[in-house]
Amino acid sequence: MLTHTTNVTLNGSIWEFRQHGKPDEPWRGAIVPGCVHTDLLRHGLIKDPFYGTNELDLQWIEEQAWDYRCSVTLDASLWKHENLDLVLDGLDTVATVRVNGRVVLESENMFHRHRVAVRDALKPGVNEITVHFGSALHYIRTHRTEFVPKFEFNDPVGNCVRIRKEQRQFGWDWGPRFVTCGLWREARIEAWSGNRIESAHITQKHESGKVTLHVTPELARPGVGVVRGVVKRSGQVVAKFEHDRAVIEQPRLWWPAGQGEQALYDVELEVVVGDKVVSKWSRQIGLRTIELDMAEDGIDCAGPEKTKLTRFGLRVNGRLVFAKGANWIPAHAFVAGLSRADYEPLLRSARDANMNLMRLWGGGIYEHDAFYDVCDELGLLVWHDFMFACTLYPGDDAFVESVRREAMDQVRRVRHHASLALWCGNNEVAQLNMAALTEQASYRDAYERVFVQTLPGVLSKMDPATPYLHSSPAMAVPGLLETVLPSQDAHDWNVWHAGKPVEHYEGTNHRFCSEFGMQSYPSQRIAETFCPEGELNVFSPTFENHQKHGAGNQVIFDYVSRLYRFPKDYRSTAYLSQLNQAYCMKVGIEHFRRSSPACLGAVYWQLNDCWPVASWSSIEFGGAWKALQYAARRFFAPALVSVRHIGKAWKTRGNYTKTDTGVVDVYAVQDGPSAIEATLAWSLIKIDGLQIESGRQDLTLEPMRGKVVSRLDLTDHVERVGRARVLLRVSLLDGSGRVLSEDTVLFTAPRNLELARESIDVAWDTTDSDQPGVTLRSKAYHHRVCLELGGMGARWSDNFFDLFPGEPKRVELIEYDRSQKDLTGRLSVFSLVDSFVG
Ligand code: BMA
Repeated sequence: MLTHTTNVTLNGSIWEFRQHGKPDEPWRGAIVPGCVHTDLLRHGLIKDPFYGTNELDLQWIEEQAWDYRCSVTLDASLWKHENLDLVLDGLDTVATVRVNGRVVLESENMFHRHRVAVRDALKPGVNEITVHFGSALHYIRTHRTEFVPKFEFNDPVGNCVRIRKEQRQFGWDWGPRFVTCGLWREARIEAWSGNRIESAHITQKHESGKVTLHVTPELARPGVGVVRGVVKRSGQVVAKFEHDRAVIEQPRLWWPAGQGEQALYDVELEVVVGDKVVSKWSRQIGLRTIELDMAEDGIDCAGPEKTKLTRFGLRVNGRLVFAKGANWIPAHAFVAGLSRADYEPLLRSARDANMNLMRLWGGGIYEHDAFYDVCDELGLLVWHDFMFACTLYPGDDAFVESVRREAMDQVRRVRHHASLALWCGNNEVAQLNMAALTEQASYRDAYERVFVQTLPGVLSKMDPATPYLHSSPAMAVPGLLETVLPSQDAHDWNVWHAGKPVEHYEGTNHRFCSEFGMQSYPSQRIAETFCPEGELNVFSPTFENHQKHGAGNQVIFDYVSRLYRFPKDYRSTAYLSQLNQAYCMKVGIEHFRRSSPACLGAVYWQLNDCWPVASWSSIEFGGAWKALQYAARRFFAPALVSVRHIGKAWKTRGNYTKTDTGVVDVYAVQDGPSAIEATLAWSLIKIDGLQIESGRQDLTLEPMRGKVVSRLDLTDHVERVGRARVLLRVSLLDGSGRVLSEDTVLFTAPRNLELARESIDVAWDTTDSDQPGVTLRSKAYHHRVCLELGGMGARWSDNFFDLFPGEPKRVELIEYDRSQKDLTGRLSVFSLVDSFVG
């Protein structure tokens, strides 16, 4: 018997592909993990799917079947092993796998993981493995035809819910329709003997001064051999498993970002048969407890049905944590083989913007391992939807069985991660279909089977420690008792979808807000990657193809027009749309944070994009920060100063603007682990820089207690100087005078400001240091200065900030293409006034 496993990889470029039924076509090279669209693109057989309106010309691909094959030469020594398995971590989706002509596997669920015994089908020497992918559209037209969802929300053709495949591929209101196929995750032949550790379920018991791990290994051959193991930290053994238990003394706990360190431990297991180690298994874990706390907390808060809502908050290691984050969608329209290099910059950007939670939204994929690894390392909690979104799903036996296995395969893969905070059955299926679920028993039964029975049923066996919600927003489905909860999270789309003014947020009393958003356009640099000559206009055919929300352009312009003047060109249009987006999210999130502990989460829609598009994202395709991402770092800062107008502005008959703003409430809130001392400093200035009045005040801020620390009545000054010429500056300082948070408050819409068209002087400290910086100065106030490096997606230490007369502002260039020279020549600096003048 051999001592350990031998793997023969099937990844890489050993594969070939061809359209099925086209025997005259040559076989062409393919890459695994991969998909047919990227294989076709690599051979120049299709045009760039993201460019122009090419998407529309590529829809034929989904109607075709595709064949993949590879030949692999195997050494006879492999047959010394007792088992040879073909391991396929993901097939997208309708697949038949043959080994030397013999069918060894048929699959119709993208989220299943496969291991097939193929010792007898393989032979020493050359072997052929083929995978036939049927058309997903053909599948949808021939399976579950009796199931027709009451409403379609995103799929323009319809019925994508009949197949278990990444739902976003069929089209979404920020994504293209590319229904692809392929071996989208790793593939290998694994030779093993004796026994094999499939997985292990690790549970934690936390007591004062120690954590006890309990491990339940899942073995390919239960009862064969002995399992033993250790726990390591930074390579050092800190505990050994005695039978199934290991005790870690003086544990270092894992915390979400901003609450403490992200200590990680390695659990290493091995199974010994006879005197030989035949299989090893290791995973990185964090020592922590996470609960979804829905306790009665004495806060008076009525929900939509006028019922009282209890708390809705994540409690980590016993401590309530205010969740600050964004919704995560797949990082690319083609998800096959995405890796750490794709995830790390995005997730690091989230963390750099003071986030501590990602909501992994249900219309995409159970992410690749690297996603969770990076979340563990950075302290980003993962709110994990199962992959169901918006539209009603079938509930027939075969569907339910397929979902059960999908859940088992994915929960088993993901459950050990420190960052895994919450499982959620679906995105918005309950909310969007409440009428159909209430009125039609068949829909309700199907819902019950999948989200009330099957998914929590799997979790109760495989991951009972992680909380489960049947849907987000969590809401009771009439007739399904199990869906009744004392509290809920909200998806608040009154701003954007219902067109309400942004002040709407300030009247809400959500206990947790897990979705709300505002669209913006991508930068000119990104727009130019898909716009042919002459199409750089948001109403061009190209652009409308990159705006997937039917009324998206109109809604953006509606909101932009409430704050800004008409933009003079595309760059200004994108810039204003981004300022508006940042402003809307700021108003909402500062309200949610000021409302803590009544509200315990602000998770906006959406962090990232899967292609270059107009969308709700704060990071555009390619990774560059939009204005919202910079704003997020400010409004998610651990300690926040936030100002709320007591008055408001309104229009009277004849379109005359009236306003009674002038009195403001200044709030401070902080959500670190313990109380802090801080100083509030404010000054009312004229737009030319002259100070009118100022004040200072020392504060003690308890964790997560939003409170008014000062009410300022500035009405007389504002009236006398004029709303277009007055600004309130507020900042929160720590003991050494360092700025923790700052803001500029206007008393009129930005378009009314009396902005001088004064130049901004730019001085580079040096362009060849590792982190070059610029210092900006101007004689006049500049609203929302934007720095761009022509043709490059640079990231700055700050951007879209205010520049005050005579006050220098230094900004560092944090990330840029270091191979590019001539930073000085590429730099352009503009501000609000440049969006409509000149
Ligand atoms: C939400 C999401 C998505 C959608 C977004 C924007 O409710 O769950 O389905 O993309 O709104 O409309």
